[in-house]
Amino acid sequence: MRILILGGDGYLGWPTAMYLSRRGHTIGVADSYIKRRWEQELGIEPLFPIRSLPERVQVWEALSGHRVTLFEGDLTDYDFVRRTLDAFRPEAIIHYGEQPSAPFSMMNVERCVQTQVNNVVGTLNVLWAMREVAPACHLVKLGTLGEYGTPNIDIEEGFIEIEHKGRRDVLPYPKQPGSFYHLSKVHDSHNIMFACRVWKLASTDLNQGVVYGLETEETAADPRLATSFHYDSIFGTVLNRFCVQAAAGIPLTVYGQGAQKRGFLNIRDTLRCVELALLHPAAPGQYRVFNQFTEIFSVNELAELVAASARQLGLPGEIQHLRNPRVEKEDHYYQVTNSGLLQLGLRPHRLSNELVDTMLKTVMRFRARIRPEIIRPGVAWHDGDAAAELGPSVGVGSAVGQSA
Ligand code: USQ
Repeated sequence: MRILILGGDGYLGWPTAMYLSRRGHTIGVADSYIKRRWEQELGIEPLFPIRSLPERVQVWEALSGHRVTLFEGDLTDYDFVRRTLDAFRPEAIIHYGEQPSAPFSMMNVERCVQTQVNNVVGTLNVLWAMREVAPACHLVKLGTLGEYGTPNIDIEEGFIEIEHKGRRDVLPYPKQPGSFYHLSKVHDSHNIMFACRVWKLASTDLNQGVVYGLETEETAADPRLATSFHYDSIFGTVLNRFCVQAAAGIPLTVYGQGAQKRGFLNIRDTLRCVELALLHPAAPGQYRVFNQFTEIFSVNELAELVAASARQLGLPGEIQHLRNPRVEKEDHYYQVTNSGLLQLGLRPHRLSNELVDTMLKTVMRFRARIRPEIIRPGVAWHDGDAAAELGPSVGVGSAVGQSA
């Protein structure tokens, strides 16, 4: 299959490119490197040194014999998107090309607008270019489980059957996202659903949970193929952050009570889920949603798991409850359907003590690169007064959390 990966330089995009090219697909990757520029602006960097995308493409070809075609440009530039689709003629597009951080989107008006313009306009351009030059292409779009929020009823896969005043219908599941970032994905979902209905495009919206993991089979093959692993308070996700904190001997930063629950999955399962969606495409005119996660944990459960493994390795393994910089429910009902991908054949890699232990040992090899000053949360969701109490609401590196 000819597959174009948007956001091919990212944490998930690059491993997906190698995984699919190794399985015989013809791969193109597109990226503007804007995330690298944002990292520079914020003074943060991934745990491992990450080679440039052109270099990784070259190394991958030299090691595997598989060629990946590179397209450098910005998805908010319609001409670039249309030209790329026209040149590559994809049968499927995997769209990871978005600003992925909730705290980034909540920093200030500039970062919020960058997030929504980048994500919403980029996706609109992809939809219009598909309509113009690749109408039969299947769009596999990375959405987020956070689109739904934490309602007090079971969360279904994209749609819910509702009875109202004696009549029934299947309608989009209500969305209550928790940040301007998560909102950008909601806007995308609506735009994609509309394009499928009106132009008969085919799309799978993967509402993905929080991804963890340092490596995949392909990234582990050579240090030059490593993927961008973040532990800072802007781009780092919770379990990855906890592993780095534990390895550095810093208390694990649980926000608030820590009873808040989320869906999680291993980075290896992300790749398999995307592959399953590609191999079983949506039909023309179909907008399909899969909830992409394998297990649900509370933040406390994750912290205890990591702390216990850390103590086994002779590290302090302390947990610290910080005043929650976010506005989110900390104790809530959370039951989420995820049968779609399991029915297609997903066999989850489950989180275990052994896996956390392996992650910790790998992180410890890079301990000298850990910068503690970029770990504490620096962005608050609260109003001015609350943010002032917490500390500066922009930038990272400032210790703003208070012991709860
Ligand atoms: N949290 C802590 N301590 C930390 C970091 C986070 O307690 O040091 C808590 C947060 O308050 C939140 C939960 O952990 O309740 C998850 O936070 P996160 O930063 O790991 O994840 P989130 O902001 O939700 O976003 C991440 C990815 C995003 C993806 C989303 C899936 O950055 O791209 O869409 O996970 S989901 O969470 O299901 O919406």
